[in-house]
Amino acid sequence: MNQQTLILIKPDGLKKSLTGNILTRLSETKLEIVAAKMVRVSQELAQEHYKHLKNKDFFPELIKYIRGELHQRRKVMALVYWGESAIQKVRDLAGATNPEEAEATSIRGSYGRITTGGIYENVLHCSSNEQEAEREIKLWFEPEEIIVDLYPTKITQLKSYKKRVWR
Ligand code: IDP
Ligand code: MG
Repeated sequence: MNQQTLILIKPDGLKKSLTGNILTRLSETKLEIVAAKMVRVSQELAQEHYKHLKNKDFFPELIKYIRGELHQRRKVMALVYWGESAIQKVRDLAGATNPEEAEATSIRGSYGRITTGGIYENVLHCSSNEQEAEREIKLWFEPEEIIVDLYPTKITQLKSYKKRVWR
């Protein structure tokens, strides 16, 4: 069954110059990239993305992590991968959440670490089920940023609308 999944190359992945390595590893899946962009992560976006973890002790540190405050890299790379069993294929390659428990040859096993502050720095995010993928893709991307139609859309008339354009 074809699926879509959200992937984020986290600030530690960017700081360690791992973008190429991670994308190369992900290309083993033969999935298609249908959206990609760099994102400066707002406090609101970070909190919404990780809202299922808001009661955890590590939540404040996790928000700092995904916003790049721990790596002087205030950005992440966001991608949508699409194809047969996309969610499981990417999770398998990524490895376990805890990089110490992740299989040594997985992406997180190869490049992740646990900080002295107790955060699992595991270089990438990937959706863990279809429901989460839908919520996350709709949170990170507008319909026109994705080159295929993944979810139903509608046309809405915006009354007053300001937009930054090239000068
Ligand atoms: P996932 O990224 O494998 O889906 P989640 O449970 O959704 O794992 O957690 C989101 C992120 O929060 C993880 O990727 C990791 O960076 C961090 N995290 C999760 N659990 C822990 C923990 O027990 N200690 C420290 N950091 C954690
Ligand atoms: Mg998760």
